[in-house]
Amino acid sequence: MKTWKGVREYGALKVSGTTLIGSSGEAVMLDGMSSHGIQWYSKFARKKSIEMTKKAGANVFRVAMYTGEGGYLTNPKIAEDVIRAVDDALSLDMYAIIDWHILTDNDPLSNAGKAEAFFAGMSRRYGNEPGVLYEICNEPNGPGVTWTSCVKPYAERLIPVIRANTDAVILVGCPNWSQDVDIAAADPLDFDNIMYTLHFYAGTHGEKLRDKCRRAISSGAPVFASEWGVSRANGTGGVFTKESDAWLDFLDRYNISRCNWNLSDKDETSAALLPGSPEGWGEKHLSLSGRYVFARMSCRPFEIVPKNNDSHFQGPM
Ligand code: DCB
Repeated sequence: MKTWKGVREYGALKVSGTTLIGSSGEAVMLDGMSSHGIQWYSKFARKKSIEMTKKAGANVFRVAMYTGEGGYLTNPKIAEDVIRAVDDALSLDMYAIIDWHILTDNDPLSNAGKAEAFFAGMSRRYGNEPGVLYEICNEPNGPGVTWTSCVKPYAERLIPVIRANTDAVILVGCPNWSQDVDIAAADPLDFDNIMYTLHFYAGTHGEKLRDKCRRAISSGAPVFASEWGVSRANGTGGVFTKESDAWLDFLDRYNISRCNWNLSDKDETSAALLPGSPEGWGEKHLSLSGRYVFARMSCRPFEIVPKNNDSHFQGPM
């Protein structure tokens, strides 16, 4: 079991070989939750909710800012919710991932100009902040959206924009919904402190995808599982606990950091909370997924200060 450590202990992160390390050179494990799309579920990307994930052992929070589906592209004011969530996570000594959550806008290049402006602003704002990671494209997907023709050129535009302000770790999505890490690894980016994202859903993806990840790692590519779920790839079905066990054991073996999809109360099996949960949720609001995910956190509760009826997460779940 790992001891809980946050930004104060680990400090600014670096990529060394295929591993994330802290400012003193020790290997880092980030383990936590991803929000759902904050255009729908910003309630659970607020301080009380993020703090509950910390009490359950999380040391990272991923802020999923959808670009499509009513997200940033049509509602840029949503960036204010990103800032608030990032500030909240940092104030809790947790790492925060700013996720440009492309999905229905399959090709990251199609809105690269807007992404550049967004990340210029965010990296300027958080340039001196050791707790922030930048995820420049959630899941490139769709026919013709290849590493060489779309994702790599996009990354080569975005990374220098962020590097103008900070050396922070940058997470780069891969084609095929961030599954083709091996293809990216075969034609890597020429920048430091870059990791490739591997996304998996335990009810859909198994050994074949783990093999792609093994290939990527053995060719020297650092991998970060910035989104994984206990459900099928569409967010429903399951909960697939046996298959999730195999995945988490695999991530542990390679010290791969991870964020679970998702911290919301949507009526779907990948959601960690039951429908109708409040912002300041507790153990009784956890769904089957939430119970599983928090029971498997690599850092378990470290100092729970029970107050009033706030005794969630003590004892076995
Ligand atoms: C990814 C997306 C994420 C999506 C989850 C689960 O998509 F990054 O946004 O979340 O995985 O599908 C789902 C929510 C739903 C919501 C829907 C659309 O859970 O509540 O309605 O997004 O906003 C993936 C991942 C993998 C694959 C396909 C998708 N795959 N996908 O392997 O085929 O189609 O969204």
